[in-house]
Formats: sequence, structure tokens, C-alpha cells
Amino acid sequence: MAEDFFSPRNIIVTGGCGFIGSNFVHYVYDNHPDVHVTVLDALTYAGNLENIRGILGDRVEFVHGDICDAELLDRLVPGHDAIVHYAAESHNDNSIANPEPFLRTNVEGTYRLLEAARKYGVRYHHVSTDEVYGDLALDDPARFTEETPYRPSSPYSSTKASSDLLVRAWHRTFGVRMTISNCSNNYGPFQHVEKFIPRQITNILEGQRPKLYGDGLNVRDWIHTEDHSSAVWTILTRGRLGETYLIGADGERNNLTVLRDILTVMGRDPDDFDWVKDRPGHDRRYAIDATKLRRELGWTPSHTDFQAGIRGTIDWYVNNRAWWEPAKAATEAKYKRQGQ
Ligand code: NAD
Ligand code: TDX
Repeated sequence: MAEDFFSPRNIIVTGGCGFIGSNFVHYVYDNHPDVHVTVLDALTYAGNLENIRGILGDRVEFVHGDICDAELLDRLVPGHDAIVHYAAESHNDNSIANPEPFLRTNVEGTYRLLEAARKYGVRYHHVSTDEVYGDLALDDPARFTEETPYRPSSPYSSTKASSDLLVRAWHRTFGVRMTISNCSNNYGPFQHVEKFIPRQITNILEGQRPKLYGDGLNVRDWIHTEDHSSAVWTILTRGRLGETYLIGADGERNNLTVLRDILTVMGRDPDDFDWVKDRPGHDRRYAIDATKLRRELGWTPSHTDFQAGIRGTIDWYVNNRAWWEPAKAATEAKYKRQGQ
């Protein structure tokens, strides 16, 4: 492996108390002892300081605040050499129930961070999703590449697409030094119980039946969150400025298969679940071609055995009830109101 092109020493990680952002903070803490991390997080329903409490100290500092707060950014950003932007409203179903916070955090928040990056000459990495490309048919051999046109379907994905376009414009017009990554569906420990895999695992643990939307044949391209973190670090330090990189680990699976895997590993009948109302506008299939990231930057995933990854994730939820139990009842009550 060649030397890193960019060697950040003092980075801001927004959303560093969420599922994926906190994994990245741990990744940097474990692998790059010379890097100081300032976590900026508003601690919404999705943020939990417990995710990073064990590593808070000289090398990881927490700032409780909102990315839309321009005055806070004026105080915080100078002296840092990069912003890695994870903070977002991240759940599609919530964006259908109430899009407004998605507009604010995902669009306005990105705008505020870009303005701060421009003002203080700080490098910026934008964490985004494959959902900006819309969906593919089940029988289409194609996968998303960096050249696929934007065609988002949901309020969530359209705000993420909007934020990506702002980043590109701030690069071209104002010369902000940036990279963008669009990753596929993440799984692993610390994911909120509103999301598909943790919802099903914790339903089973609570004696409730798992819930499958529609016909269950929608395909997601699963990647372990630790692989997402190593890819973001690779792009931040070795990626070419102004470029977009897709992140994926060849993990295409339909929801029915994933659910049956979970039920089987947990010792249940693979048909012991409820079919529920479909998500409006439900994307059929996502699939990532990560050739550019693999060839240009030499990144490879390490969690290539999905069954092993799922077993590890189930074990984590079994052993960390205190982490997820407080959010479970309210999350299920919300789904019940939606008929899901
Ligand atoms: P999450 O919902 O678990 O965490 C989001 C974090 O952002 C929380 O800690 C929350 O408190 C914080 N936050 C929200 N609004 C904020 C605001 N206004 N100011 C400061 N902090 C705020 O989300 P996640 O699943 O960890 O996703 C992180 C990022 O990765 C998002 O940008 C998401 O679009 C992207 N992404 C997620 C996936 C996935 O499968 N979950 C896949 C690809 C990309
Ligand atoms: O109870 C459920 N039953 C079900 O069948 C839930 C919560 C979901 N589903 C389906 C919908 C999707 O086809 O499972 C699939 C995955 O659903 P989510 O976990 O809500 O993820 P998704 O909508 O695919 O989006 C995720 O990946 C891309 C993240 O939440 C986004 O933040 C990311 O950008």
C-alpha cells in the first residue's frame, strides 16, 4: 500500500454518536492513534453517547450541537483539517411520515458545513447513500456506478441527493476540497431498532413476530459497517479531490432471505413472521459496483461472510439489551400506527 496522500491530524466527525458515524470514530481511534477526533452530534432520537463513551478523552472529544448552527461551526471548525460528515436523518419510513427534519438536517445542515469548509479552508468528506440512484429491476444485470444518473425515490433519498449536488457545486464554484462516498445498506452492532435487521432480531427477542414489507423480494446490497468505515478512511486519505466513490461489498440479498436467515440462526421456524403493508414508493433493488474504489484506491472489505456477520450482529443484540430496549416500545408503537 502506498503512503496516504492526505494525513489529517484533527478531524470533525458529524453524527459520530449514530450507528455508522460512531463505528468510524472507533475505527480512527483503533487504527490512527495520531488523529484527534471532535464528534459533533445533536443527539437526536438516533444518537447515543454510549456508542463512544468508552473512548472519550484526549483523542476523542464530544461537542453536543446541531450542524445547522452556523455560529457553533464558526467556533468549532477553525483548527481542524477535515470534516467527515455523517450526521443525517437516515430512516426512509420516518421521511415518509414527516419529511421536514430531513430537509433541515440533510440539506440545510450540509449547506452550513460546506460554508464552514469554504470559509476555513477545511477538507470535506461527504457520506452518502446508493439510494440517490433510485432502484434497479430484479432481473436487470446492471449495478450502480459513479456514472449512474441520480433518480431518488423517497423524501430521505431526495434530500441525500440534494446534499450530494450541493457538495459538487461547492467544489466546482468555490473550490472546496471534497470527496463523496455513496454506500449500500449497512448492518452490524449499534444500529437503531427502527432499521430492518435490528427490528427483526429484537422483535424475536421480545417475543413479537418479525414484519416483512410487501412481497419481501426487494433486494438490498449489504455491507458490514466496519467495512464502510475502512472505505471512508481510504477515500478521505487517498481519494482524488472532487471525486465520488461507490462503496459496496457484493452483498445482494432479498429481504425474505435475510429474514429467514435471522429466524433460522435464532432457532425459529423460517416462516414465523408477518407480512405487512408495503412502504410507499419502495425501491426494488440496490446494487453497487465498487470497482473504482477497489482498483484506484486498493480497498477491499474484510467481512465477506454475510452469515457470520449476521450471527455476530444477533449476538450483539442478545448481549446488549440495555442499549436497545429503551427505544424499542416507542419504535414499535410508531410502526403500529403506520400499519407496519
Ligand atoms: P443514524 O440515524 O444512526 O445516526 C445519525 C446521527 O446524526 C445521530 O447520532 C444523530 O444524533 C445525528 N444527527 C442527526 N441530526 C443532526 C443534526 N442536525 N446535527 C447534528 N447531529 C445530528 O444514521 P446512520 O445509519 O449511522 O447513517 C449515517 C450516515 O450514513 C447518514 O448520512 C446516512 O445517510 C449514511 N448512510 C447510511 C447507510 C445505512 O445503511 N444506514 C447507508 C449509506 C449511507
Ligand atoms: O420492518 C421492516 N420490514 C421490511 O421489510 C423494515 C424496517 C424494513 N423492511 C424492508 C424495507 C427495505 O427493503 O427492509 C429493507 C431495508 O429497510 P431499512 O433498514 O429501512 O433500510 P433502507 O430503506 O434500505 O435504507 C437503508 O440503507 C440505505 C438506510 O436506512 C439508509 O440510511 C441508507 O441510506
